[in-house]
Amino acid sequence: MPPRNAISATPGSSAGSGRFITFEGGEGAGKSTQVRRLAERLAERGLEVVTTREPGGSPGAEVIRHVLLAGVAKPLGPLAEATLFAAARADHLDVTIRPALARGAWVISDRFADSTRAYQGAQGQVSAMLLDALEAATVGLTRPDLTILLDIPAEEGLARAAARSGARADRFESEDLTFHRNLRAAFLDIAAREPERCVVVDGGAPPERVAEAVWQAVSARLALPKPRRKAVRA
Ligand code: Z5A
Repeated sequence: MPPRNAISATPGSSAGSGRFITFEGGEGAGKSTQVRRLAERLAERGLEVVTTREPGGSPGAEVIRHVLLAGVAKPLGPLAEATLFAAARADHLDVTIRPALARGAWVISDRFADSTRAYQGAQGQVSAMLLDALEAATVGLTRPDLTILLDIPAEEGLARAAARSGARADRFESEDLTFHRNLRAAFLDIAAREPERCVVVDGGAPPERVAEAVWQAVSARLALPKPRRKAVRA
């Protein structure tokens, strides 16, 4: 059995035939909605699909999620929060993501390491060097094959999130508009710097149109099995 938090020796998800897709974006961008839709379409091709999320995605990481989103770690400062996100990610990778990829499943994660770069890095409170070191130590070479950035104006995403969750905003939803505008810029900057991994999709379009753009990106970037033939009764 490999040691806990062992870093994969192989780049991307090539340890198995699985693929690793992440969705990123600000609040209310439609990530969860599109994770579900993409998973359904991939499953129709006969693939094993594992959908997961961050922070969370494994029992240990879900405990850390609760601490982070309840705002319990906020008084400890941005570095402590970034470290907790990294600890949750290490467990998520170990327990959920790497085993799934190794057995050939396609893993779709609602947020991953770009969220740390954007949320903890964009406001300049944690240095980029430190975030790079944390990412190298946790993610190693298990990097996404494809990242879909759902891009919408901060105001629109926050309005969607508020309409859904009612009056009570969580730790990050309650940050001000400037924070969320900076976030959007930070995600777009990541996508511009890594065009071979990232595809920007207009998250402001109706859900069906967003789903179709996501499907086009997945089909163009990753080799998909052919559609299964429907059985024809004689
Ligand atoms: N965080 C961090 O700081 N650092 C890190 O490293 C990581 C995370 C990994 C996790 O929150 C928080 O942790 C997050 C960043 C921080 N900040 N916050 N808050 P979460 O998991 O609870 O929530 P979220 O990731 O921000 O997602 P969300 O707000 O739940 O939204 P979403 O998944 O992008 O959207 P959705 O649930 O699919 O849709 C939201 C609503 O809009 C819903 O009512 C939909 O029906 C509707 N919707 C969806 N698509 C559309 C379209 N196309 N048109 C119209 N309406 C739509």
